[in-house]
Amino acid sequence: MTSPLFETTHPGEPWPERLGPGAVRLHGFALTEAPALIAEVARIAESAPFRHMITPSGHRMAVAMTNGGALGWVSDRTGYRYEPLDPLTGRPWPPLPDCFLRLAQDAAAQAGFAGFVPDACLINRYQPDARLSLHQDRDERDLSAPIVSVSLGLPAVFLWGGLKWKDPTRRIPLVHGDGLVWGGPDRLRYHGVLPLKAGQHALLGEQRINLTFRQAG
Ligand code: MD6
Ligand code: FE
Repeated sequence: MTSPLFETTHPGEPWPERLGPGAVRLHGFALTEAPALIAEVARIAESAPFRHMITPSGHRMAVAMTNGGALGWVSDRTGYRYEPLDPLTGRPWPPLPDCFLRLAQDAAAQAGFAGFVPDACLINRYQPDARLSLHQDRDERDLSAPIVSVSLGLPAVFLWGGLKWKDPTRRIPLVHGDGLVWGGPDRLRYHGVLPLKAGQHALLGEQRINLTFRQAG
């Protein structure tokens, strides 16, 4: 499949790679902004700490999570949903920093999704061995809006499946600064993250942080 996005790329510059009809990987997209993003993640985590949520089946998730924005994704014994208040503190989730919003809108626009206005940013923290099993993102009200994701810190292998759980998966390496936008016909693809390999990242040490922006409400 040819990419309609760019004819040429230049060394050291971000470049878009089409993965599917509604999915684009933006290589190096957030590299320049990364230190500012990491500082904002630390600020958010001061008022809404990372925590390991419990799945409806009673398992503690390997990935630690928090949220920014008007809505935050939560999981507990009663199910998955978006909530305006952090169940840990009883307070609203910290607002989305301007640099988050601009970055997410820019990524969506580059992938052909104009008018993306995220109201939720799920922040995932992976330490070595943490993984995210194959899932669909389907708790958002309007599935016509895409999801924008940004990877920071240690590299990870993203599993990109099909519309059925049993469909074959493709392995997509994601490194610090990569963006991933998916929507349209790819919006409900199953996906996950393989166990994180140990390592040291210059800005984040022994972790990977993933931001996923959603139009949830
Ligand atoms: C992660 N990401 O990369 C987990 N979901 O750590 C996701 O689950 C995800 O990256 C929907 C769209 C993009 C994603
Ligand atoms: Fe997901």
